[in-house]
Amino acid sequence: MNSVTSHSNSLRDWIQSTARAGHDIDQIVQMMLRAGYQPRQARQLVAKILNRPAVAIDVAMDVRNGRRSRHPEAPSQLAEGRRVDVTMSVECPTIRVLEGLMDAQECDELIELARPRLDRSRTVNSKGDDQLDEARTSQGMFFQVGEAPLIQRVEQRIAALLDMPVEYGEGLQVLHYLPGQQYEPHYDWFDPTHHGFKTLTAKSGQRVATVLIYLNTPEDGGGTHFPNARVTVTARRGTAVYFAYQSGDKDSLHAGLPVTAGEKWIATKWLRELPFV
Ligand code: PD2
Ligand code: ZN
Repeated sequence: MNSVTSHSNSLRDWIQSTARAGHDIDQIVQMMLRAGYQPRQARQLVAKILNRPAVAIDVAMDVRNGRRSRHPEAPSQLAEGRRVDVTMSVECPTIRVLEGLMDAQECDELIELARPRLDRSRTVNSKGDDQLDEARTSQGMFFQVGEAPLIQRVEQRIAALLDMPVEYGEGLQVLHYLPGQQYEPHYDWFDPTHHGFKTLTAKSGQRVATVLIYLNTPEDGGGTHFPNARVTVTARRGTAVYFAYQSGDKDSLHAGLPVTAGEKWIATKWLRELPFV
């Protein structure tokens, strides 16, 4: 079966009678997957035959299953009409270097949007509260999702690249580092043993991936280091590093290395298991 329009009458009858028998959409799609249908095809067919919006089905299934991003693959991918080159891939942990995610003008524009709103960076402590953090000496700020046309464009690009709806992303964060400033080794997933974990993950689930975009090229230093993978990504304007992880995944340990000359600007997009609210 090649398309949604060419489904057979017997498949239509089967989906309708299975739904009438009390099976929910998720169960019907799972049965179709076991019968050999592809996930997207099964969802589209069920949506069409049961007259339900495909988006609603996607969300209903994600809520049960937890959404995972699709890792961008080399050599390149088209994202909203823009060619992004995958210039390095590591499998354990999952890391991709994405060259050309933003162009120079977009990087400069994002820096200027963020500059007047910078504040000393904070992290979330074990009680779920914001705190100043000696491990993170940069200045930063958060944009709202879709706050400005440029932000919408970048968010749509990331969503297309990872096959993840924009709704699963937290607001874009911009960080500014001066010489000597760094972000010490840490994980981006929320620690399930911390007191604040339930609050942090109650509505949108765990973080599943990070896209960290370099908005300028520091004169020296400022790369992103993955000590357990022994990988360091060089900070270069318009390039991004994508990495995916699961809760408790120790391989994804990473650090923002000290800037040793010049300055460093980055934008970070964290992606969640569920729509971010
Ligand atoms: O600034 C960085 O390179 C960096 C490194 C690791 C930023 C983050 N993590 C982060 O914002 O989570
Ligand atoms: Zn991080």
